[in-house]
Amino acid sequence: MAGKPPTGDPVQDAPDVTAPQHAAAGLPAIAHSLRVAHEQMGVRRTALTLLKVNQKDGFDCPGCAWPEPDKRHAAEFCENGAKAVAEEATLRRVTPAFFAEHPVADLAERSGYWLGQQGRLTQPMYLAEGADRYEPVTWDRAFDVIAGELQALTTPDQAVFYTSGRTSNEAAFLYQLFAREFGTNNLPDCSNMCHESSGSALTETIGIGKGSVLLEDLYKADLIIVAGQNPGTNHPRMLSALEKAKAGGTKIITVNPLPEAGLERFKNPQNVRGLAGGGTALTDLFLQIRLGGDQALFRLLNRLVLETEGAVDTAFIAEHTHGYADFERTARTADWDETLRATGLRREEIESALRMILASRRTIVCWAMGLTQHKHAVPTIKEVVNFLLLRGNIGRPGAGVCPVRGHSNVQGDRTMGIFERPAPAFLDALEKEFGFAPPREHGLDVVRAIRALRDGQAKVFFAMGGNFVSATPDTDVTEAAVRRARLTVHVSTKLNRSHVITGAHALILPTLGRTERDRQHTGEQFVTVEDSMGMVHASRGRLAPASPHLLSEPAIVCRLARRALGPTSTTPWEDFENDYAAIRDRISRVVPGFHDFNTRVARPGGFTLPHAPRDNRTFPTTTGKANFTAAPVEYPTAPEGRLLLQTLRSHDQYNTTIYGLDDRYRGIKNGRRVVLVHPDDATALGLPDGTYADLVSEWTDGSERRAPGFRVVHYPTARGCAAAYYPETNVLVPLDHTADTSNTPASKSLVVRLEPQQAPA
Ligand SMILES: Nc1nc2c(c(=O)[nH]1)N[C@H]1C(S)=C(S)[C@@H](COP(=O)(O)OP(=O)(O)OC[C@H]3O[C@@H](n4cnc5c(=O)[nH]c(N)nc54)[C@H](O)[C@@H]3O)O[C@H]1N2
Ligand SMILES: Nc1nc2c(c(=O)[nH]1)N[C@H]1C(S)=C(S)[C@@H](COP(=O)(O)OP(=O)(O)OC[C@H]3O[C@@H](n4cnc5c(=O)[nH]c(N)nc54)[C@H](O)[C@@H]3O)O[C@H]1N2
Ligand SMILES: [Mo]
Repeated sequence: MAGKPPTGDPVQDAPDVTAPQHAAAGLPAIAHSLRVAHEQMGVRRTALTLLKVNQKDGFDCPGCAWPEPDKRHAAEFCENGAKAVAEEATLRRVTPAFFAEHPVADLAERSGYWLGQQGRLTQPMYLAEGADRYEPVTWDRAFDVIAGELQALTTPDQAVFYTSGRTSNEAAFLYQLFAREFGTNNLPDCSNMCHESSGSALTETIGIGKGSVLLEDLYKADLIIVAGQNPGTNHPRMLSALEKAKAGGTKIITVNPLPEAGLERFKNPQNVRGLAGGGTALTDLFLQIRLGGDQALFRLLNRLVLETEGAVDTAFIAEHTHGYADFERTARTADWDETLRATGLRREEIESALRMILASRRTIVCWAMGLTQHKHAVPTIKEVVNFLLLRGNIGRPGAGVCPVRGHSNVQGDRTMGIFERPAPAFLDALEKEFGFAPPREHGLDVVRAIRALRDGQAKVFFAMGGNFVSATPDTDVTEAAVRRARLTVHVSTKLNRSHVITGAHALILPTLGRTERDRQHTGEQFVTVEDSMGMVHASRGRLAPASPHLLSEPAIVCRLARRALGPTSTTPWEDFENDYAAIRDRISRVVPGFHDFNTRVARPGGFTLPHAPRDNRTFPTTTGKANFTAAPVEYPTAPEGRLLLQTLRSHDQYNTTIYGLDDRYRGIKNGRRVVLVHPDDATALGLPDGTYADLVSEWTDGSERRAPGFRVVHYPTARGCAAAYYPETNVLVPLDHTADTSNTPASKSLVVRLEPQQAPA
């Protein structure tokens, strides 16, 4: 059945529910990934493709940003990586005939799942003003349309250039160069919704917004704390690393409102024990925290460490840090009762954690969206940094901060200058290399871009990948905002909702994926990516492109730049398109850490970017030291009869791309509109398991937002907390509900009430 998309729209919202599982991966994961892959690619292509994932001569998995170990397995992929690959290497195609058959209004009624299942985009498509459907268009005409709208703007700041995190270093570098030559820093990206809080907190405290550990450090650690992360689904290869660490004696504390199967127990599909045996128990201590209780937890732990004789690394603090006195005074006031309230934990649990922390000489803290998507996300992560600094756990082997990044090249895109608030030194380097004056004023991030579109201040919206309207908060507000644009343009591999919620006119520009061969005038090209631990390496696609009409992302930027900037630009766009090594030469002269880029990336496995705190305990902060901080403790609360809701991922999705309708580890099948609630809370609210409810979020300004028809699932989450999938719940997140400083949508803590409803017919 490979190549045939489903007919009709199979999304059904009467999910089947069984008990959640307590182990991840094992044989079912292999079986599952092969089934999905065979459906999309057929048997031969599956074998050809999956064997090249994450190999030194192959392509970087388009799934997550977890690094590859130096010694690789023949199959260095995971179930969800296999699904990400199958999604891209599918044999299904969206052709002009498809668009002729489906008016945009019809496509706007379809689910994101259905749209994605139609297959790869094959030709540039144009939705003319007033037209009811997309029509094929030549590339030249498409670039004329964009250039025409860009040139008609009153100021370059009326254009917005969004990036999602799969874009290669080469494409990202060219894209920001084009935007800045055009005259704007309006470069919002998916990072604004993702690890921006980590970037903000780490830049202020340690001087660089990236993690400080390498894969080997995990194996050397005595203790790894995994807070606010579900690696069993979102970074499955991390489980192999945790398993290896455990084998060497590392202890693991998990901090999470949900007992996530992968962290409980891991059955490594790459060894016999994992396939046939019971697998490895990973978590030694599970702290089932209330949503948003993490800052309070780390604050109290810091007080307890301070009160323990000899526990503080005074030499490190004296030599390398700043702000200790203030921090110490504040931390000593941490209150047990308040912490127990904020976290929902028991005193003995926190004391057990303390014992493990004190017994550890080398500690790492890993985190993801469970920490970054809260109103107080930045002070929470700063408290984690305080926690590590206190015992000198930064800048030595087996210790450090480990924000686990999402998209496979989201970290690299930032390194390449995709940022609405670029550092002056970066702009200076760009100016020197390319001989133009880049704009210095800060641009728009994601939330501010939506406001600018809503208020008519932004008129052209261009997206390098992603699915802006589905990934962003306040869906109704955002869709109305995007519809006010003059022109919306999407460089995409697959059809998604952002293609059907458009400005006055719209373009879809189909592009090559990671798995595909990229041939230009000088021959076959490769691109480069940077993983979550600052390792840069090459990625080379092997499959024939999904269609002969596709252009690579670098080629699209080069052609657009030539057309839109005209002869005023002295940048050799044509050379860049012809030979990506020429792009890398420029990167090596602009971006620190990339000297001899072409030579070093040619080595198998690539190279590691410098990281001053990790490499030599220097901290490029404003004080020249690592900064302790002392913010007031915050935590979200819900009034009587209300719950705190987090929006999260199921096992069968990649952000807004829905692979299937199951969430195997959580026992959910055949549907996505579920809300997970603690049985005692559900009973108190009069909601037996299996009943249906609308989710209504209540916002501080008195406004409400509603997502109808969720099946109530009694689930062992923390008391007072609930969970439901994104993007369905994005309608509930107010645009203004963002993290302080980072402005990241606070989609992990919404106050909601559950209104009982009839089950759908
Ligand atoms: N297969 C697959 N892989 C992916 C993705 C995908 O969608 N599918 N997305 C990619 C991207 S872009 C990203 S950013 C990452 C996301 O990776 P994750 O951050 O793991 O993704 P979420 O599903 O949002 O899970 C959040 C986790 O944090 C917990 N949590 C929520 N709130 C809190 C809190 O207040 N405190 C604590 N301690 N825990 C909390 C939740 O229970 C859940 O376990 O994964 C990347 N990899
Ligand atoms: N409520 C809530 N909202 C959230 C989150 C949450 O946890 N809760 N998580 C946030 C996070 S962490 C993130 S990162 C964002 C994700 O936001 P985005 O990055 O904007 O969304 P994706 O769903 O990853 O984008 C999928 C689309 O990317 C395109 N694509 C895939 N591969 C390629 C490629 O190689 N090139 C190009 N040009 N296009 C490609 C396909 O057309 C596909 O439809 O969502 C955020 N939104
Ligand atoms: Mo993300």
